[in-house]
Amino acid sequence: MSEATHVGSGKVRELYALDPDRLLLVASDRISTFDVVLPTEIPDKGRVLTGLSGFWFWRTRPLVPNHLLALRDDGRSTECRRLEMLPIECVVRGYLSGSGWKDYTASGEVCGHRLPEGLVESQQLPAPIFTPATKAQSGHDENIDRASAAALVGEDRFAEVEATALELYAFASGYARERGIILADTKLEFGLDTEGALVLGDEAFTPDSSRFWPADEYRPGRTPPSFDKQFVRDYCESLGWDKTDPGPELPEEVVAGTRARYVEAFEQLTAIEFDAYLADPTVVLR
Ligand code: PZK
Repeated sequence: MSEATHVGSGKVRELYALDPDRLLLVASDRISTFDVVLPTEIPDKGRVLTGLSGFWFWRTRPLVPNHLLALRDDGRSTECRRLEMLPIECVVRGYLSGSGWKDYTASGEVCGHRLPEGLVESQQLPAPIFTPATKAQSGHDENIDRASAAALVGEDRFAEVEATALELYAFASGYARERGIILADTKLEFGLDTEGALVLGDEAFTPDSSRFWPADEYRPGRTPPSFDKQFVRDYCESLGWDKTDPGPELPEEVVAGTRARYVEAFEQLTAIEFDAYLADPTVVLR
């Protein structure tokens, strides 16, 4: 680890270069809500997300190659292939939520997809849609239409990325739904390897990159409770905090409840006991 040089930071993750071909992606236990990283950590959150990502990378390998090379035995670090990342966020939506719902109420469209009239918040779409966004350096990603995305990556690459992202979403959402979790939408990131082949990078189908909804609580017309962050949001709302940095410290019971939700999501989706993952992170790659 001493020879690794820091090359980037996400809100709750760090990126290091191991050598010219390999990066190390490290998931911390930090949690953000309302776009602010809180001062209190959720124990094992980084390991849960790393394990889930590894699980999905393994399961989706037959569909598309990915950057995963190895999981380290700390459970939170992933060695990955260095790629040339595409300059778009690849979002797939099966349900109408977040910025998709916002854009629909304003224009009846999301990223140029004209949708039926009369849809309600959180409603399942007639079919999943690919809704790319720009990668904002700071602030929020901006939804863009097919023409703008194709201008950034090229027509042919756009078509390939769209088809691949829809295929991945169909696979993962079907799998999750059989286990009681609705994968409402997801954000994927792709890159190119040295041969120019499309490779899935970043994290895949984690609660930080996707909306997970408990299927038994799903009601169209309402904002479903977030699978992982609802306790944190409810607690923050109860304080009347103005949602600017710094955020509040979380009390013990909110930390414990939130940790339990992450572990529950991990165990429900992977059918692997979290303790078994802690003892041997590579258990998710079997
Ligand atoms: C890469 N990010 C975003 C994610 C951070 C920053 N396989 C790859 N090859 C080249 N670049 C990237 C990846 C990946 N994944 C990803 N920026 C560059 C990012 C997580 C933490 F600090």
